[in-house]
Amino acid sequence: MKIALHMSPEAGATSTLMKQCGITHAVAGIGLQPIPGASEEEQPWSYSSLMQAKASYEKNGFEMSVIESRPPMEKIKLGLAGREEEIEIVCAFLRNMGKAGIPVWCSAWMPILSVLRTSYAIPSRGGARVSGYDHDQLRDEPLTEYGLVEEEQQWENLRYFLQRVVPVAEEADVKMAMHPDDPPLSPIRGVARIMSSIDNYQRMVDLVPSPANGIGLCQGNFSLMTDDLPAAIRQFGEQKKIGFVHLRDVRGTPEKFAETFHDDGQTDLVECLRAYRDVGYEGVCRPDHYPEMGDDRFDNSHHISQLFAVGYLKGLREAVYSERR
Ligand SMILES: [Mn+2]
Repeated sequence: MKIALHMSPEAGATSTLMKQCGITHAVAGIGLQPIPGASEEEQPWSYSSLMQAKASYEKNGFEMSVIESRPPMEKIKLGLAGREEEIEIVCAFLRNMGKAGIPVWCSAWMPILSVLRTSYAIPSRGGARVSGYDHDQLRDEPLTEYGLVEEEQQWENLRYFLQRVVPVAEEADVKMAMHPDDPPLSPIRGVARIMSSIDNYQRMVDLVPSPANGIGLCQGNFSLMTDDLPAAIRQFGEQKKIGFVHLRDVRGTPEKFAETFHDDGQTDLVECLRAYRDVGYEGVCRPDHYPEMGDDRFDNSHHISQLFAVGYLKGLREAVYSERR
């Protein structure tokens, strides 16, 4: 398992510190919004744009191993007019990723509401602050402007999307890794969130069977879907469906949870790493969602907690991978 950090292509404090920590893989968050009036070549998903980003990462000492941003997909998720154009962009993006030798795209579903938190200032260990979610604060919120967005309609829209893009990803040799709904709770404000359970993940990978149709196993969300996360890792890992991993942790339930330090959550991370090791997972994992430590601030930097997370994960990996079996 390779440990990576989410970072931008430009050199900065994160790239300097991570290089000093011995990290060599980058998860890219690059802008993928269409530029109006630009030529195909100038769009951020073009081969030349991706190669430019890749060259910047390499100049900083990192391999561009995963792209974790997405072009617009809202019409795809809602089955609206215009989804064909969005699908065309996703397909072009996947082909260009393949040509550029970038092996994994972390996709996500989560229509309309995306990632939800109700607080970013929950007191945690030693006065650190973490984010969290409390469904009581959203339970009585009105429906969104889209009204009821039903579960089976979401499955139909997902099937339509996967049937068109998975063959393109497979041909391009790019693995799609679907990130869970965060929180993994459905519905919220009338919007079904289908990537919220282990059974639904199995349904998703079975919908369009392909080595390219995989999972972005964000442990913070998966640990809220099951009491036995190592078993879920083994379930999908044995099918070779894990494309990417987010290592983070929480305490609580899908309805009410707070994020935690990596060593302070409800998950047995040692058993999780044993499961990744045993199924032969050789992809990338990255720490995800950091507490605010010291002078860190959610909106600009997490350098101190990044260092803690990476050091902890490197030690954990070394301990688990060197165990006698
Ligand atoms: Mn995540």
